[in-house]
Amino acid sequence: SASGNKQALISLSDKKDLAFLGKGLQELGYTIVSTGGTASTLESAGVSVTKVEQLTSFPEMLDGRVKTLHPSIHGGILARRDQKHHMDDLNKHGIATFDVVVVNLYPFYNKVTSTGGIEFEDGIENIDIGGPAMIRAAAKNNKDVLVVVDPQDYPLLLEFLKGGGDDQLFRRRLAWKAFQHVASYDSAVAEWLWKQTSGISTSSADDDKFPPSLTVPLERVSSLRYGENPHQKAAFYVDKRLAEVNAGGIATAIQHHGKSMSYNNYLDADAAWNCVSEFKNPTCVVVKHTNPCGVASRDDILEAYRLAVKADPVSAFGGIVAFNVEIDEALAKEIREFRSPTDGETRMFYEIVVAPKYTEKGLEILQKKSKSLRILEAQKNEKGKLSLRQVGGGWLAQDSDDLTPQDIQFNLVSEKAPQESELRDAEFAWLCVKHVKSNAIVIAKNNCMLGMGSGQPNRVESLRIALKKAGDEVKGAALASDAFFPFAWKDAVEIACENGVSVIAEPGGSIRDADAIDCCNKYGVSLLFTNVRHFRH
Ligand code: 93A
Repeated sequence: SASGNKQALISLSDKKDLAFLGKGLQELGYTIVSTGGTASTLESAGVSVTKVEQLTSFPEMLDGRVKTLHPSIHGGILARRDQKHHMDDLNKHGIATFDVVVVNLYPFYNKVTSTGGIEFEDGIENIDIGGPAMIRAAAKNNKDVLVVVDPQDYPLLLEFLKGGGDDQLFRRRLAWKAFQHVASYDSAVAEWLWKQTSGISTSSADDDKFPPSLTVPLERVSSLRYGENPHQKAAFYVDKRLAEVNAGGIATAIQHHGKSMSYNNYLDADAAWNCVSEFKNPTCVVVKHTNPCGVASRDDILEAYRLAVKADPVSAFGGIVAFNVEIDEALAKEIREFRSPTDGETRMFYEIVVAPKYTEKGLEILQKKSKSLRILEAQKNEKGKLSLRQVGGGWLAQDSDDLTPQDIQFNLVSEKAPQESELRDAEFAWLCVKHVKSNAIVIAKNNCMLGMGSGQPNRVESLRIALKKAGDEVKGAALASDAFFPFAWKDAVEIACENGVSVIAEPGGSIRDADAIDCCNKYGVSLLFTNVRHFRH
């Protein structure tokens, strides 16, 4: 600094490890300058501190809104040490330089998401102004100022200073992290403010408010071995705010065991977890290449598991198995031992098991199944989340498809009414088809998926595949289609009827709906229109 003394500026809301940091810096000969609360904590830990007021000759004012916003602070951070006139300016005004700036911000996100919510005025007071200003200033002048925003970096900082503090890359990395910290903070403020404006539309069209903000604060978690294919580089990011409050789906899941997750693992585990989370009864979902290829609900989860695998044992091999109930000893044993229904011999092999919980014993047994098996413990997805997808040069944003069978109606349009059990089957098939890639057809009976056809560019082809998988069991089963049937006679509807389905659920809305109804009446099949489409492209 100008006076030859090294100075550190510390202003922290989260005072975790502050005493450790203060003592460390003091031992290294730093003079420590702090705001009120931070100074008190340091003093009680036996670290001597200079209060910001002593430098600025101003008291903290406006209830703390103005504490550090002063040339004595910002001059000391921003001055270019290699510019003589900058240093002359500091000398003229008796300002000393800061070599280290450690700041973390008012806990805005935690405050506004705390249970019971927060008054608008309270939210406003929790917007930190002086803190981000110091962080930005220090990060800008990273050549000469070390900026730290994360208590986890305190040991690294002290090590670095002990070693002389020369590495410019280390300084830049801290600056990068600092700007990320401020950016995610500001996006949380923007999103909260957006929520406070609902009903006070700034334009007549409600759609103009969607989505609130696209500055999702992403935190880089890890590199992935590769992307969808080995020649593609890849990485994994998590929505930092969700990770902090331990919410969200597959991205924030805890991995208990196994090889590290791959790019495709994340996609498939996400699909499996989203699907199984939809069901109220104990359910097992098997996913391959993002499509559920086996789904079964049973009071006995062991039976559900066996049925879900049996629906398509060939596809289930090497797939992802998801449960919406705890995995205990008995279930873990069943997963470990179950033999492929195709040959009755080969033990089933899976990439991933996902569940909301594991008993100690259950986990222990699964861990022994194989070294590589990835065992994930996931939290339920929050509803109403934004869904984002990339297209060349831009992004598409939409609400997530959160509709449940309770939200929609299965309107009878045919002469034959379904029996209660057939209606349940139709609802089950509909819940499955929602998670299958378009064009999607699902055949189900007795809370069990019997066959599915996915991703075909025409619906008849998807139907043929689903029928083939269901085999003889299609008789008396329910069929769900993600979108309406454009044709009926000698087309998908008639083929389904000829094969013996007893009930069909589809959105309706085709100009040939009347043909579909006539066809179902001819074959004595129940037809239900849901008015809701579930494309998944
Ligand atoms: O209200 S502020 O936006 N105005 C300021 O000038 C200011 N300077 C530091 N908030 C300000 N801070 C924040 O106070 C820091 O970002 C830190 O989170 C907190 C530390 O206050 P204390 O040391 O009194 O506990």
